[in-house]
Amino acid sequence: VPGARSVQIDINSVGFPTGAAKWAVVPDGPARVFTVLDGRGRVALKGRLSAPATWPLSGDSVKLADLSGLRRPGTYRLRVEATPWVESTPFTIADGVYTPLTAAAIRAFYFNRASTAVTPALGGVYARAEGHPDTRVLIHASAAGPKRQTGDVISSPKGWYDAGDYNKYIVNSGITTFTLLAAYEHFPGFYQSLKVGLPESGNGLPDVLNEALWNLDWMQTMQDPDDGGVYHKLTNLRFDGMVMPDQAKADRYVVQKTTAATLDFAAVMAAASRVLAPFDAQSPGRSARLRDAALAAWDWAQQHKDVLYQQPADVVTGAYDDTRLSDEFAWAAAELWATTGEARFLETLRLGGAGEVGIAVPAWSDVDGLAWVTLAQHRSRLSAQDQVIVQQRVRILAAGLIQRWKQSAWRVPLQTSDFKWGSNSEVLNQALMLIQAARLVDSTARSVQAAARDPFRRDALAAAQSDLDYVLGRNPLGRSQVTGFGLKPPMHPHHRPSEADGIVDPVPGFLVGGANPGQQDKADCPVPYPSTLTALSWLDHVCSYASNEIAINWNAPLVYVAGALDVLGRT
Ligand code: 9MR
Repeated sequence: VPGARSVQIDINSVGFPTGAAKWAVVPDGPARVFTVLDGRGRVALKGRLSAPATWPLSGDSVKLADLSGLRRPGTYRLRVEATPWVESTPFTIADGVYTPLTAAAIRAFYFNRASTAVTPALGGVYARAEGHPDTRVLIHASAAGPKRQTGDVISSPKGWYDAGDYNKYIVNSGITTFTLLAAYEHFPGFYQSLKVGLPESGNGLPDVLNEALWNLDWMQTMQDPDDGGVYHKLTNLRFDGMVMPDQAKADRYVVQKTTAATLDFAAVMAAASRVLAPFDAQSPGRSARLRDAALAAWDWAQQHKDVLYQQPADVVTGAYDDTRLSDEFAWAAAELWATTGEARFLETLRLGGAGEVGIAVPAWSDVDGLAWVTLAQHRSRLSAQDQVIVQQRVRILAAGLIQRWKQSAWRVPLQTSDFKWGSNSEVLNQALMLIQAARLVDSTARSVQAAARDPFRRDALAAAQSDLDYVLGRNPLGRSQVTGFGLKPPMHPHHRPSEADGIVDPVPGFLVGGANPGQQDKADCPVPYPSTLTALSWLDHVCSYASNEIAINWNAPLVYVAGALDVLGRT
């Protein structure tokens, strides 16, 4: 039966901070009430289930249980009395409940580092040899210029493997690295004290910034020193087999400079210059170098406004071929404004005028939302009029998500169009934008107490929490979407080290792509997807690069959202 699944209560099985909204989804049935039992079997809360509703995306009829009133730390189970077969997995309520998850989501980047070994001390059973030194990388014909010619060799080490494959792509590195930098910029206290366990830990930099630097170092080598343009990617000609990194030895190339890559680079370098400035003593001159790299990239893009990526005939790896560049221009401008303070950058965004930059939930190909994230963070430097505009635009986006959340049978802000390749990252980037809306209330409220009572802020955080709940188990698949965390996590991600290392459990801390009715990989899979329904189009099989791969741009919002809700969910 399409959509059939075993009967269970679906809940965020990692748990909830004390102040968070807490929802569970119960299969439709005769029960009208629910009970929450504490660790000793005592009743901690009773409530009424909602009326049943059907979600067309999963085809099932469900009722909702709202446990938000329960704020006492402990371990609980949810029971639906009239149907003895329904009792939830135990779940925790505690402040700090997402701290280990956030640390693991950052450590996942360490596991995906190119050009270094994962040590036994830090990686345990996931220790592995170094792969891809990338010190002898060829200039591909598509990237040749008057100085660097086809076949010339450059050094371009470090960075993260993009995903389950071993290539490195600037466009996708852009949104990813920025999201890690923004996590620190917005919640410095939390990330400053977060212990991740990296080779650099204890060097005076917060670990989330240490991890970001590994990729920033690589990104800088992708800029052509002769003109400021940035290569689109560093790649093999074709994908490697399912082997460990040190076994993958194909020649590596840098391919074509593009406007999208150059602008994403400019945005990230500008943000990094700003966020790392307080740590300049650790590496004198770094912040200025990053800023200069950003400015040189911006200048190149002004001279090359529409150089789109065109996959060369001999290259078949990921394309990240963005065709709309207005959002990349806007995002780079916003970051350069926030870092340099120069009005010329702000002017290009046309706040309040015709041609104003749009706003949407961010994705690798759609980064104008990131411009608003940075405008919101630095709004105190804007005119009073522009401050109002920033507040309004972010609020309108969030209000739309909140409305969908309220109307959804599953209490998630998701709709059909969100279920693309990497849908789980769409879910978490929604949460990231909802969190910006909540933070804007904080910045204007008369007091912390007044902010906490604000109904819009409460809804924005509750909807963001629901997005996190979704990837941690409150979804129609009934399974966590993060390796190593929560109930029934993915066991067979499309991730070369997880497949090739001979260890049963996959490398932990990775968000998989999630339900994708496109099923673009079905011809490559020996087994069919369990369903064709939108929210059930997920296959926990290593073959499934379209629903069960891991990727750096999917993990970054997990780092941001888990950390942010850990902070904002405390009472
Ligand atoms: O995340 C990307 C998704 O939006 C695209 O639809 C898909 C097909 O072009 O590619 C995804 O990115 C993949 C990249 O091209 C190569 N490394 C793995 C990425 C995740 O599957």
